[in-house]
This record gives sequence, structure tokens and C-alpha cells, in this order.
Amino acid sequence: MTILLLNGPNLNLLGTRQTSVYGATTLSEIETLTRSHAEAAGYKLDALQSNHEGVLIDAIHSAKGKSQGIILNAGAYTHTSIALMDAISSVELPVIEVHLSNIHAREPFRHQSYIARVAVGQIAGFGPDSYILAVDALVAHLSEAAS
Ligand code: CA2
Repeated sequence: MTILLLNGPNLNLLGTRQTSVYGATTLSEIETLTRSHAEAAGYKLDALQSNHEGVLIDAIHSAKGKSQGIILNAGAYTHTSIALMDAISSVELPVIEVHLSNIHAREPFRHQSYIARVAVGQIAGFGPDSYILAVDALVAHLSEAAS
């Protein structure tokens, strides 16, 4: 039983720049924390970050048959990418949308999410804890779906 954790553009820079907006925790630390939490719930975690839309789309396609669900921070592609939205629809896997910042309290262009239209739900504004909450949300969703 595996969860795929996908992070999109610029999130590889976490903890190195703009720490007042996105915090001091690195992506590698977030992946480690998220993996520990997933493993405590009985799931393996595969993690991938890419700055390229097509790589993220390929990873979503490849998750079919390998992962039970996806935790996705699509970064700025959240607000622009119909292609990522269509990829999620095509694989019919549950996706929890995650953001470090509260996108609804920021600039108007961040309020729109194409991912939200096809996600089970969205968690935003809790910094690295958003990812921990996303594991809990996905695990609860998967166990409800199995019962
Ligand atoms: O709050 C989030 O998690 C976002 O997905 C982060 C994206 C932003 O475009 C979304 O609106 C909300 C940006 C990620 C950029 O990450 C950086 C990290 C360190 C330094 C520079 C950028």
C-alpha cells in the first residue's frame, strides 16, 4: 500500500529562500516527516519533485496500479494547469491537494485551483503540517472507500 507524494515547481527551493513566506523546513525534511507519518499508518511513501509539468503528468499516469492515492502540491501549476487536472481525472486515484500557505488569503490569482475541481479536498495554510494532515485525510478517505 503506497502513497505518492508529488511536489511541483520551485518547491525544491524550500528552506533556502523566501523563508518568511514558505518557512525554513526543506523539501527533504518535509518528505521525511510525511514518510514517517504515512509509515505509521501502514503506507509506504514514494516522493517526487519536478519543475516540469510533463514530468508531473507522467508521474500521475504511472501512479495507476502502483499507488492507492496521491498527495499533490502542484505549486503555481495549481492555478494554471488544465493538463494536470485532466491527468488526475484520467487515473481515477484519490488526490489530496496541499499547500504550505493559505492560498485563499493571498493574491486573487492564487484563489483559483484547477486541482481542487478533481481533488478529494484541499489542505492549505499549515506549513509542513499541511502534508501530515493530508496523509490523515487520504488514509481516512481510503479506509472509508474500502468499507
Ligand atoms: O503554498 C504553497 O504550497 C504553494 O503551492 C507554493 C507555490 C505557490 O505558487 C502556490 O500559489 C502556493 C510556490 C512554491 C515556491 O516555493 C518556493 C520556495 C522557496 C523559495 C522560493 C519559492
